[in-house]
Amino acid sequence: MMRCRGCGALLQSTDRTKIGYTPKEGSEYCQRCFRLMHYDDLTVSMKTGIDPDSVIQRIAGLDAVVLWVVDLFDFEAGMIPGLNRKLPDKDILMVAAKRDILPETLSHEKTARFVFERLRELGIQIKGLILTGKLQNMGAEEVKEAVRMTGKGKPVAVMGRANAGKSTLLNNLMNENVLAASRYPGTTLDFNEINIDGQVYIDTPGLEIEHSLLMEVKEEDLKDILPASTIKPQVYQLRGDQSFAIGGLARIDLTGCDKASCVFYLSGRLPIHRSKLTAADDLWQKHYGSLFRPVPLEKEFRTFTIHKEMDKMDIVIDGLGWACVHGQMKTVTVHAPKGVNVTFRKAML
Ligand SMILES: Nc1nc2c(ncn2[C@@H]2O[C@H](COP(=O)(O)OP(=O)(O)OP(=O)(O)O)[C@@H](O)[C@H]2O)c(=O)[nH]1
Ligand SMILES: [Mg+2]
Repeated sequence: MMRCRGCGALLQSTDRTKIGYTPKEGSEYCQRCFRLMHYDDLTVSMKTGIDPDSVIQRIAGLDAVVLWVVDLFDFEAGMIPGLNRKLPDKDILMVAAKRDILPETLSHEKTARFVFERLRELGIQIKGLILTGKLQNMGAEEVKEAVRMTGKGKPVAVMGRANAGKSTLLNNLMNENVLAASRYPGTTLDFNEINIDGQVYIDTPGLEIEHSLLMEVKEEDLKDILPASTIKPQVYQLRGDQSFAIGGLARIDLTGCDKASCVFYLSGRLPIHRSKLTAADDLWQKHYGSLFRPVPLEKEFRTFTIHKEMDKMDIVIDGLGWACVHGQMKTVTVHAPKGVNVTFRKAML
């Protein structure tokens, strides 16, 4: 049986509703990958491949080096608690991908410092870090070099959360679009081995991102939520009690602001609606689903409130982006769809 070169699924010509379907026997790609790669069109929905929970176990069973791909823009969602325990005796190299999405003002050094500090807090050990980006194949040669040094010829398992940029990274290493890559989480459906300059790499299906907003929205809204190019920070000066609605996806309320600011790092296609806190509930009721768009699939929201203690703090909503609050402020309240992770961390930028 042949596997699809794009997603790794076994090719079949019997059931068009199942993965790996191709109408033409002998083709190298399944219909889903063909349409994704040529028309950016999703025919079979995501999450129809192998069970994400088993992916990490399968990787643990390989005699391979692990290339752990983490999306820098969606960094918290990419973290895997207890990673070294899940992959005992494995050398792990981290690729921090989508560098080009972050503002250019963030230096390489600062990014690396941020990553290592966050990993230390989470108790995760890695053998090396490479920053990569889609523009000019940034970091591709460094990845190959790190793999040579660490792997000593062993196969390389490319692992990470869905949508992190694993397949794109491998395409960049090859300088050719062989693997299917798309904004829909769950593009790669099975382990998919490829040879690049004599080195074996194994593309793998993304690990579950169950606590991400990306799982809580319609597929058609992903193009507005995922930034496609460098994000432009959106700065607001604050006084008193203020509220921000990010479309109908989340709301951030800030009280007791004085000489304070809030900077949003989000897709430029998401509208931010600012108001006084006293008006915020009414506005949300009135505009939710119309002016305040997009909205999540599930209507239930959860609220977190904290007293702002760190001077410069990021409020991170998995899959959506983050807001950095700075200056004097009493409380920070986040309303986010139920089940979506919210993290408060020391500012990245
Ligand atoms: N701007 C930018 N976009 C990227 C980069 N890497 C990946 N992307 C985009 O991120 C999305 C996901 O990329 P994929 O390569 O399909 O991600 P994956 O990790 O293979 O995802 P799954 O197969 O679903 O697990 C696509 O829309 C890519 O174009 C990058 O370095 N820069
Ligand atoms: Mg993939």
